[in-house]
Amino acid sequence: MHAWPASEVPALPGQGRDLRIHDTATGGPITLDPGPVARIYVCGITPYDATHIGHAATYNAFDLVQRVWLDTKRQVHYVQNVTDVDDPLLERAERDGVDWAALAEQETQLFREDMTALRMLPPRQYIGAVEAIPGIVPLVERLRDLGAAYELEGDTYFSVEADPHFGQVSHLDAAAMRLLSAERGGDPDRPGKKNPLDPMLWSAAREGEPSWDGGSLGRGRPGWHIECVAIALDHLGMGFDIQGGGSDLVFPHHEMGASHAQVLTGEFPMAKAYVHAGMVALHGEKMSKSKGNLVFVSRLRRDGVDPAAIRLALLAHHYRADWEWTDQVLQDAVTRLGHWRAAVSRPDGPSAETLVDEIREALANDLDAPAALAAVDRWAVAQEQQGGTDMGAPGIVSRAVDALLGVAL
Ligand code: 5CA
Ligand code: ZN
Repeated sequence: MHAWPASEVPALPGQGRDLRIHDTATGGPITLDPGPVARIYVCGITPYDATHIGHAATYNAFDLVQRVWLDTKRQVHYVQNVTDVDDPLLERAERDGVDWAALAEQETQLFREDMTALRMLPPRQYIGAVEAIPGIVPLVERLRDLGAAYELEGDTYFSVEADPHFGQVSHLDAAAMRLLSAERGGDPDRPGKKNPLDPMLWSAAREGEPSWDGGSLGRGRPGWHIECVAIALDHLGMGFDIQGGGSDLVFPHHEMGASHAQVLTGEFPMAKAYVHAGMVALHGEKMSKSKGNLVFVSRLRRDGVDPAAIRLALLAHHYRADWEWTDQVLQDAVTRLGHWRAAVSRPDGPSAETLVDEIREALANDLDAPAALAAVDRWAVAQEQQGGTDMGAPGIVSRAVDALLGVAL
């Protein structure tokens, strides 16, 4: 499917910095050394109840990754999926009495509009689960031929024991894995499974549900984790730089995906870094579709909120932190945006050289956007209080904020 248009990324004077980022698998910061083309896969939305502020915060984090890499004069090969067929989407369509495919299309379009408004750079490939099915089937067949998958009443499961590295993304113990598996789309209590954690690779056709030709697997639809693996391997191959998503994807989704890919290829690891964004809450609880405590980007836009202010509100929180969305968070961002716009609208100002360095350094240091905002605040205060004589400075600040933070002043 098509993604959304890219906004212009202004070129900046000076040198970009290599990204140091926290890797969930090793539990510490690593400095990535991508080649001339950095490769990143970010898990996309399941298209209903999108785009809420939690989604936007997670995609903001990976947009910063892309911007840091572009600033080092690398190309970025960014791939994102849309989970346009899955249990929760089908359940929502059923609940609301609407066609699941129409619901997915409509919500995906809304997501594109929100991403465009927020100046998130688009992925090079934006791929739906449905369009990936012809590539998924042979992978499941291969896993079965390798002895890493088995059939249960027509469904096909992955055997977690087939991967000697299973557990090395999340490092959770079996009890914690079992709990999360039950919470997040798994079926640990289904009788007949070899290991309760084994995830579904291919689900046999069920009455009233959409299904596709699955070759030797029979008609059915793909499991969740193999969907992302098929898309990532098809476009990026093994050993790509970053597998990204929110922290609720660490287990089972990214753990299982890594295992699928590692067994399929015999290579390790699937990604050099597994990067996870914190969860945004509303009224004290994680913003989630199941609870319905959601603030939508499209709703804020309709209410006349400037998308640049929404973006600044996201940037005011470190991507790994769990944080709470409040009216005050948005109000602070609106105020900051006003200050910044006033500061860059004068013909001259304090030198911008140090500031550009500070923004670069902050982002290269595990995407420390709050530190980058603080640096711009300092420049804006200096502009307001002392002014300056550097004729090019406001323009450079404006371009740096746009190129590195995705905020158009
Ligand atoms: N389609 C799958 C991934 S393949 C999925 O998780 N879709 S989603 O629509 O539920 O979430 C999309 C992205 O937003 C995921 O990376 C998820 O971790 C992230 N996300 C969901 N809720 C929040 C939240 N409250 N705060 C931050 N990120 C969130
Ligand atoms: Zn995914």
